[in-house]
Amino acid sequence: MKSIHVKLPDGKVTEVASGAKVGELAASLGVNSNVIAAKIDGTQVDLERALSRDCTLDWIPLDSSEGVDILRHSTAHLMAQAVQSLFPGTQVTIGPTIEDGFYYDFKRDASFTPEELQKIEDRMRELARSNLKVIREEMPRQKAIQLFRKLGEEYKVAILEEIPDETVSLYRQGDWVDLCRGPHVPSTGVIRAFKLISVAGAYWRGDERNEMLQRIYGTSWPTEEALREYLRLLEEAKKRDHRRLGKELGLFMVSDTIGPGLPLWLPKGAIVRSILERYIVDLERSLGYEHVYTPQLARVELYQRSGHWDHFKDNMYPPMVFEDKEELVLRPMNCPHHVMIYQHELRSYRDLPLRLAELGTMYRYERSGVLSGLSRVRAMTLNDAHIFCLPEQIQSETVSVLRLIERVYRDFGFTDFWYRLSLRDAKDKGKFVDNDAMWDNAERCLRQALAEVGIQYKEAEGEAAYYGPKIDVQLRDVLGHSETLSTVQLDFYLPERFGLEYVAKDGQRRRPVMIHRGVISTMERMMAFLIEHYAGNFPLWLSPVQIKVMTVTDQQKDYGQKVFDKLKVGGWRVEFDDRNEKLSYKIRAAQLAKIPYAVVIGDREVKDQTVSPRRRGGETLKAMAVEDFVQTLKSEVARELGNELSGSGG
Ligand code: TSB
Ligand code: ZN
Repeated sequence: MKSIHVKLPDGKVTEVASGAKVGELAASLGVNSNVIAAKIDGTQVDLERALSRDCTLDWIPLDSSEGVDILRHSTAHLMAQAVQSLFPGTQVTIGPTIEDGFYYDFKRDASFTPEELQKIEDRMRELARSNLKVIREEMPRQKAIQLFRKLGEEYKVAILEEIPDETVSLYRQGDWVDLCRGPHVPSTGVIRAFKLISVAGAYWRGDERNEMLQRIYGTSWPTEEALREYLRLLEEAKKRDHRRLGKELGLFMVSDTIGPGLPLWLPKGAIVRSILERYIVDLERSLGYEHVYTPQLARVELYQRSGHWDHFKDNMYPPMVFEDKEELVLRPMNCPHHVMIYQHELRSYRDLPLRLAELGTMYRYERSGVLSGLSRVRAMTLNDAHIFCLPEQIQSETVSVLRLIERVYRDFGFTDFWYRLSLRDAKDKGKFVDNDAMWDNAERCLRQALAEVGIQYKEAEGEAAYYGPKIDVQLRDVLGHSETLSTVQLDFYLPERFGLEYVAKDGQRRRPVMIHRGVISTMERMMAFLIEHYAGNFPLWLSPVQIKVMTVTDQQKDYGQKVFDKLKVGGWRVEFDDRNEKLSYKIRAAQLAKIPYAVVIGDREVKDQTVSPRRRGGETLKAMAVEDFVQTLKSEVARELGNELSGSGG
């Protein structure tokens, strides 16, 4: 029999008979039993795959990221098998892996109840325990179509009809079969630590014009410990979920009548937002930014000129067409408006850098599937600025923005974040403007600025803006998922498109450079982050209500009112609870509303003309005069903001 050469991960080459299986080779080499799949010349394969040519082989252990992904995919199959054995007539569609888990979409008219979910999980355990072999099979596409048609699986037939390949692969375990590329774990016994999490409706192919399917989410891990830890974090994430807390604390709402992704800020949320806005605008003014206001609409031509029309159209709302043929479009970004302000005057090198800032409201048509509470929306207000500068100012301006970001994160107590250098995908000419020299130059500038500040970063291809590379700051949530908060983007493209100029020292007309930057992001995303970061316990300076004054009985109403008035006039955000309720009840209500201070007023306080403050966490302070309490509040706010903006709490 013909023999072939296989290069192993340690670099050694071994000779095996052609047709030997990957798993057999693993066993003969005494490879760790943790290996569940392999890679032949970089392509993932099952352990059952036969070796048929000279190649390089890599092992995929269960606890590697590729291994976990295969495990999750196999768990999705196990779930589909369990569902179809329990609920005959239910059709399968697709079941991919996602971060931390997997889902599978089923066609079934009724949605799955929690009891049914439990039943499915139990059946999965039985099927796992029987350790069914997972077998790959290849067949001509036409034959597979016939097979699935006979099984009544219309969705699989639809998928098969669109696959270009003439041969497809199926996976069988027991009497169950699914169309799948694989690879999979060798047998169902490998699947041990899993849990079904939830059910949601999802449209076939993600299109709301199609029928609704039932999506079951689950998670699967290499060990019980890893699963337990994940479920613990999931509980913590649920407690902090800004959508839940936003409702409980009365911060924002979404209305189906208004539309998805178009949130409304309720009075308490609006207070937090206005503090955020004042905080960042004051800080920016102190650093030489000039704030402007510009409209949220513009002629389509503006966005054609800027390149948004060519590169960002999928994220834009369609234009409004008027009778006189004028076409207006909701802006997806503020940059072109700021460019117009730059061009409003002839600029000299002495005017640069010109830092134009705006809390700019903009609209993006995000797909409905990615919308989430406040963190991803369709109408948003960005803490935006465009710095127009000389080429030789790029480095110092970028560094200043990076330092501003660090300063702001300190004020909010953000510590769990990382930097991402977002680059283009040079092959994707549709998404990114085509100019190699420009991209290389911009990328080099950003790397230099990162080096000057001493920032470590990861690189991400394909994450750039269409007009240039960017430094994104990625904030992590409890589950370790991260999302962009701040961004610094270097742009040679828009200045070119709009023919921007300044008069240089020698009197020549030259082209400025643009830096786009957002520090506290959109008010929406920042609010979502803050709610989750503080678990709703806003620090004193940001709390929508800072103090709740409460009386023990009706006897103290008059003095209580006086205390309340004093605090209110002093600019504190205070509420008065003089209801005829037990003190313990009132304290509990203040705690549930996560108000930093409850100020208790009983007979003793009336007599001594004092107040007895109690912190949100339960700590009680000694009775003190209102003036002393105000002093306590002021120093707390000063401490929270590193002493610099001590005025803004009071
Ligand atoms: C910084 N033109 C630049 C600007 O000058 C710009 O718009 N950049 S952006 O497209 O990256 O968006 C800026 C920030 O807005 C992002 O970093 C992100 O934090 C936030 N953001 C983007 N899309 C959404 C959305 N759909 N919902 C909430 N916030 C968003
Ligand atoms: Zn911009």
